[in-house]
This record gives sequence, structure tokens and C-alpha cells, in this order.
Amino acid sequence: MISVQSNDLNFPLVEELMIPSEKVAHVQVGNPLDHALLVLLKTGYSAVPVLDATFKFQGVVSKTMILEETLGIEQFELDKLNDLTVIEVMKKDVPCLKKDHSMIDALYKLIDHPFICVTNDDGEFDGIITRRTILKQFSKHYHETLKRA
Ligand code: 4BW
Repeated sequence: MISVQSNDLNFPLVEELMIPSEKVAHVQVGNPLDHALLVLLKTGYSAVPVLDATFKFQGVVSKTMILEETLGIEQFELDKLNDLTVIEVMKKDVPCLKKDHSMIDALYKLIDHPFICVTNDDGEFDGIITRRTILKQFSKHYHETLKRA
């Protein structure tokens, strides 16, 4: 069996691959659900990070979470879109990465999540790393390194 050490292959760091915070659509914990749904629909993303007023990462909210919350027994209860805020429906228990983690750390976490948020030591939001980015990197490595071996 061939064992490959990730650092032997000189994989890039999360910092080099992430989408920086200024290019990432996000919502805030106190936003009403109708605002969050509007952001998700306008950007076309299924899910986006949730931040607090001090730019600290708090969780992730998706279209599905919002729609499930507004679905009553027999119909959608659209009043809930105004009455509830993002903090009441978001998923808080999600993994994060730091800028100095390697691409391989990101790969393991991206198996179960379409994107992973990157935070600093104070929990402030630095950006996201996505499945697309990692797949592109592996494709690049395959052509440049593994295919030649
Ligand atoms: O607007 C888009 N532009 C591009 N270039 N690709 C898009 C766009 N919207 C969706 N896609 C593609 C990407 O390949 O569909 C995939 C699934 O999107 P998603 O999950 O279900 O909305 C995208 O795959 P990805 O780039 O690996 O992104 C994984 C997830 O990361 C997305 C979305 O939830 C989140 N995301 C990506 N870029 C983001 C973002 N969230 C906020 N802001 C961003 N800039």
C-alpha cells in the first residue's frame, strides 16, 4: 500500500484557497427570516454563513432550514418570515477551519459540508473554503504531480 504524507506533496494552506469574507454573501443573527431568504434567493446560494454584529461567525442558514421552519401542518405560515430571526433557525454546530490549516484538513471537513467557514483565533469570520475549490486543486495536482509519477 502506498502511503502519501500530505505535506510531502506541498499542498496549499486554507489561506491560499479560501474565498475572502468581502466576497462571501452572509446574513446576521438578528435578521428576520424574510431578509435571509431574500439574500439566499438573490445570490442563488443554498446556504450562507451567519455572523453577529461584531463579525464573529455564529452558524449557517439555508433555504431548506427557513422553508422547513415556515411550513405548518397543512400550509406555509408566511407570518413566520417576519416574526422569526435567523438565530432561531440556523445551524450552530458546524465545523470551522483556520487560515493555517492545510488543504487536506479542509478536504476531510468538506466531505460532509458544501463549504467550511474560516475564522481567526477570536472567532471572527475570514472567509469560506468550498468543495469546488478543493476539487479544482485536486484536479490540478493530479495533472501536475500524480499523473507524472
Ligand atoms: O453564484 C454562483 N456562482 C458560481 N460561479 N457558482 C455557483 C453559484 N451558485 C452556485 N454555484 C455552483 C458552485 O459550484 O453550485 C454549487 C453549489 O452551490 P450551493 O452551495 O448549493 O449554493 C457551488 O459549489 P461551491 O462553489 O463548491 O460552493 C459550495 C457552497 O458554498 C454553495 C454555497 O452554499 C456556498 N458558497 C459558495 N460561494 C459563496 C457561498 N456562500 C456565500 N457567498 C459565496 N460567495
